[in-house]
Amino acid sequence: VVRLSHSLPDFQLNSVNEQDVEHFSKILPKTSILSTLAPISTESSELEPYNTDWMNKYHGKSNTVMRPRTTQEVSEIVKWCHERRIGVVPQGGNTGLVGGGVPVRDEVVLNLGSMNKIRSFDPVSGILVADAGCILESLSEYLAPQNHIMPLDLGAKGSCHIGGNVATNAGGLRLLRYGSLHGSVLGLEVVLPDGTILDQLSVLRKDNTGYDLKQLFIGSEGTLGIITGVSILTAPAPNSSNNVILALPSFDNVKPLFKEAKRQLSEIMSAFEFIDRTAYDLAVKHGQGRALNEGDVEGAECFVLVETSGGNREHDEAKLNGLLESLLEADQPLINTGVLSQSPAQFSQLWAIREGITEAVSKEGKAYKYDISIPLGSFKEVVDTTREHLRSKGVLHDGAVKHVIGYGHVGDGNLHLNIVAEAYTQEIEDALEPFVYELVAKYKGSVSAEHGIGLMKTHALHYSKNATSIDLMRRIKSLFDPHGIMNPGKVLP
Ligand code: FAD
Ligand code: 2HG
Ligand code: ZN
Repeated sequence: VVRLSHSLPDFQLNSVNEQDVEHFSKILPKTSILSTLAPISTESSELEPYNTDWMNKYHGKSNTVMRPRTTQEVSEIVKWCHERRIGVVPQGGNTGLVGGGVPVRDEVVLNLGSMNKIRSFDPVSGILVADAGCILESLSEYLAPQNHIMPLDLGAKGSCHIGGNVATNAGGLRLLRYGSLHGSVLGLEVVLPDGTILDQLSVLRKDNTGYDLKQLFIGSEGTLGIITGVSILTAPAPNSSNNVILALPSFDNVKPLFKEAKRQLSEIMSAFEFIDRTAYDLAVKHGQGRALNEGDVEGAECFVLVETSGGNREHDEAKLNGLLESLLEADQPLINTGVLSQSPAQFSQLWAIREGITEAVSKEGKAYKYDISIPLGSFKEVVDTTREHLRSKGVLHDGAVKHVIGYGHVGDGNLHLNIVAEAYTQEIEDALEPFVYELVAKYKGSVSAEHGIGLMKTHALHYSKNATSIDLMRRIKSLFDPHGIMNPGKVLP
């Protein structure tokens, strides 16, 4: 059991009782309710997966989980919870990494997994309207034959929901090319904390009719309402995609390499991802992707994965090959070598190394995850400084911290600093916090680039938001949710 150094948030809400479950079973079929209470009486072990987060770090104690199938059902459940002052935790694929999608205490869990229908797709405009519970990968599979792709992609694609993506404003591997969800989400349908259905499921590209309310829900992490439908602009599928893993002798080369890759590849560069040597070794150790040849990794301090997506295979390949040649033939080469994918299978295998790091880390141990925005040039310094700090605190040894690694989205200035330990302990957490947050503040960075605040970082919000901003956030929260039933204890300290 992890004891968080900051105590659990304090809120006064009612527990679910048998009358509540009785009422819920009038709204939903019994098969859509899991509850340890009568008249449902499920075994508590069946509720475990909904109470436990992806990292097995955060544990709730909900006795009731509901899986509504329609917006109307969500609305009726929420209306009841609002009247009864019962906390509600919206849950998508439960892949969040900041403890936002599981209850703090015994709030009900409203899992959107049964709301998974595509509502419409227009192949001309590329606008897709879908239930919030659609799995990201299923949406990509649906779009593929229609020559479109989702504007976001992430390692959790096989489980995360589009509603969860919107609720966390997930970034991922395509942000460099397609921008953030604040740009590609065109409309939302949301059940507000009193059960009212807010229909803003617009399919318009342009709509300047006053405040853009949907933006508030993008990244609100379930604290302002439950997203039930999403309208999103998808992108035309590129005719040609290529990728290459570049092995670099020194981290110092990442920045000039990024500059050069942008210059030469220009409009076809669609990803530029960073992997430090320890992260790469862990991915390989735990079988993510296919390892590069010994010779290719020898002497590499870090790696960069570059992807191109464009409209003309010959043109794109010529550009990528041209970049590789110029890099290798330079007087002082920025790279040792580059491994270019030669087939769709190799393309996926190269990506799997990068996408599989989170999975590899979870196999290696327990991860303390810091998802930070800092200037690109300081990525290595932050990883090294953190490692040295942990050494000085005496927690970098067998039985405590095993590895300090860095990887992430260079193109977006987003470093994933992961501290991989044998176990979650108070001693390690005390060594890491507030140290890491103070380091981020020193660079005027963000304590959460893309994963959100959840439960993990409420006490650190002030490092990235000033008092005026937090006060405004609180006022928005109480406007939408005066009784504080919606995902209590999350985001706001
Ligand atoms: P959940 O984990 O279920 O919920 C996350 C938050 O959103 C919670 O606060 C929850 O209350 C809220 N929420 C969920 N659904 C709704 C809804 N319908 N309405 C209102 N609130 C809702 N994140 C990135 O940004 N980029 C990455 O590259 C990335 N890669 C990942 C790779 C792996 C292997 C894993 C495990 C996670 C990764 N994540 C990444 C983190 C995670 O934020 C995303 O996976 C995803 O956006 C979460 O979606 P979900 O459906 O699992 O949401
Ligand atoms: C990624 O970019 C994800 O791979 C997960 O955002 C990062 O696990 C992490 O820390
Ligand atoms: Zn990421």
